[in-house]
Amino acid sequence: MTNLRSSAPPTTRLPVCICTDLGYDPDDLLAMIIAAAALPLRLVVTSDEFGGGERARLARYLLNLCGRTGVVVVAGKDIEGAEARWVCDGLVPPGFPPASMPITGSTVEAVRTVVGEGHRAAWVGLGPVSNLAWLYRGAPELARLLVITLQGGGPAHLYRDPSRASHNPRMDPASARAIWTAPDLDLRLVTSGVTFTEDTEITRDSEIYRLLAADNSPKWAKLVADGYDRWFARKRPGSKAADPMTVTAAAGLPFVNFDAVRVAIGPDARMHLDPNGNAVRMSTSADYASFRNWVTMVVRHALESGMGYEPSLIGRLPSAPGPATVAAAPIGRRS
Ligand SMILES: [Ca+2]
Repeated sequence: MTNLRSSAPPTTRLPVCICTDLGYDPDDLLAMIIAAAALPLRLVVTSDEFGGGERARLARYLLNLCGRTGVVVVAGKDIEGAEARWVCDGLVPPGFPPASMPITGSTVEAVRTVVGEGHRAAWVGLGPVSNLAWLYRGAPELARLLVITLQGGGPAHLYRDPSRASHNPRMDPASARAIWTAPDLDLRLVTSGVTFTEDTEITRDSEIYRLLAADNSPKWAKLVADGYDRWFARKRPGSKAADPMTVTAAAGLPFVNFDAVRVAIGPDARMHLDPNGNAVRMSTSADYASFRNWVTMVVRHALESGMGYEPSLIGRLPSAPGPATVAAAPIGRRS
């Protein structure tokens, strides 16, 4: 059992928008329940969409099971071929969502509403960057009010396959380049070189999976476990928890370390180190053990105490030497 202590609460209280390609790699499902439990989540936009919002239907269903019916869900940009990146067929009941909970609407207007609450908001990008690029093109003044944390990218030589960009930028390279090179955005990348490691991998033997898949687990946990089962059966025997790690970074938790790195960015969205290139703030290392302990703590809390927004979770950190860095967090513990 992890030894937990409370740390000083973060100083700001930003509402959170998540952009996710939910329904393929199950780490988005885990990221969503972490956010539902611990963050002042206001908006979920889906990327790599298809079929009139299949990923948004799944997001709406999962959030409702988590008791987060107040979080707005908007189906974002389609990408051609997205249906091939979908393993969650049949997990959402037919006829869902009801007409009273639409999943269509303007991403720009939805973000404007969230930003209007506190003048700034956090944007956590867990999928292809299409929606953020759309927002930046159509309403740059709004995009400039976002504290942006995106999963993906990083120097190509650190990626498992240096011949191509990592998944999210590869699905929409033009959007990734537009955002990564924007001079006026507050942006950090949680890079694949840091997240793609066995230290973040969840398999059938992992504690988190076994907790979620237990016979007596609630519906929200079963849905996440079903997403993992689909991935294990159809794609790979493990899933790297890149998106949950990105959520913790956006929340100001001190597990991921960042630095400004100068990179040249190619048309295929691959990055190469270049002293004359763009300075991009990106992850350079992570404390994997503390990350895993915190995520496990959140899942255990939700299973044992009931799923729902619990602001204090963000301040519960595994014991570690040295001062906590949570005080500089961009996301508050209260909405
Ligand atoms: Ca994702």
